[in-house]
Amino acid sequence: PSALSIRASSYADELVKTAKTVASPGRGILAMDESNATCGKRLASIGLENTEANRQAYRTLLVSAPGLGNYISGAILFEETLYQSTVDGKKIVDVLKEQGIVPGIKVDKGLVPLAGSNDESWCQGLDGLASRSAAYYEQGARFAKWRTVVSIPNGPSALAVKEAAWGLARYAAISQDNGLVPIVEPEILLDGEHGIDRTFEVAQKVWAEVFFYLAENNVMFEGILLKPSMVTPGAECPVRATPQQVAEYTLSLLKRRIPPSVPGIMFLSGGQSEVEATLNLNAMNQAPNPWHVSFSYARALQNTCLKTWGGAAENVEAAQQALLTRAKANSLAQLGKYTGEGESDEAKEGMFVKGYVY
Ligand code: 5MM
Repeated sequence: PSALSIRASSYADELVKTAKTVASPGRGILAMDESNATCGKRLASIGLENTEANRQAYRTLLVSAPGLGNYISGAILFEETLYQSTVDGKKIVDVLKEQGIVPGIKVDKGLVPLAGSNDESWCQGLDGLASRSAAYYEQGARFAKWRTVVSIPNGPSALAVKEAAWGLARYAAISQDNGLVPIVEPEILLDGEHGIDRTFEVAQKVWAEVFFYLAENNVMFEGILLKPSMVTPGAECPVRATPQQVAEYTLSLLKRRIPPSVPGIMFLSGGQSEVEATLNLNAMNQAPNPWHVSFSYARALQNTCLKTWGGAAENVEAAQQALLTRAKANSLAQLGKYTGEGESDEAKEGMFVKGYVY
């Protein structure tokens, strides 16, 4: 093989194709991979019990919103959902495929305290990951997600950054070996009083290490997707940033740290309001980028939808419309064509919760 051939993996071509499909113009990812504990919190907010039936009803509503695939290219699922059917007995994976949406799977096993650190977090899930990934591929998943976090007020310590980056790189290599495009997500939490410059500094450090270890683990950059936090001031910083400032800082970070071989940058919303997340994405797409700059939102796509539903069958259609409204707004933002007209006050409310643990 020539020095240009990217990696000896039987899945190489498929990985590149999957990544390009997810990173297609005017589309982004619906993150609906809340673990059962997190889903329970979401359901509790509308007065519902955290039962499998309620989770199934909610996920059915999401995946069967008519025309969702016009704006959504990939959906990240929790393991339960990957093996679940809709309330009408259709496999959720099949409903997604019919919508033209690639099914993805959250493969990390969540966060625990990182021993020896300054009260920081460690992401688990590498044990048995290869066999789990192979089974998820068999079940129809074509991409994976691993979310680890970095806290600015708690350091971040060199140890926490290194562990976050190393874990992501090991996970990425294992995913690619099993045909899954890894979404690399080191979330830099919004918590803190720091200004935007401090976030920028930490983000540069984190992404430098992530790419160092991705390269060391022979990960094929053409077959990954990134899920970064936008560069913003800490949630408790009195000086706020405009979408133009967020875009300027975030794009500077990407230009300095992310090679153009990476096909897609799918941002997380991290507690921003629905409208804020859309405006920031739109600002980043005012000029052409070397990558596809798009979204992989959970709260910023689902919040109004969930509230509109409230657990009542008669609200399903209205809730689906609410989801489509957000999906379409972000689709326009991916193309740099979002105007912000006609947004409700509710969609402008922030969702940040201090010290929030998923
Ligand atoms: C949907 O929440 C995801 C999984 O969380 P837990 O397993 O911890 O319950 C989460 O990783 C999410 O996909 C990302 O944080 C992006 O979500 P936001 O709401 O920040 O856009």
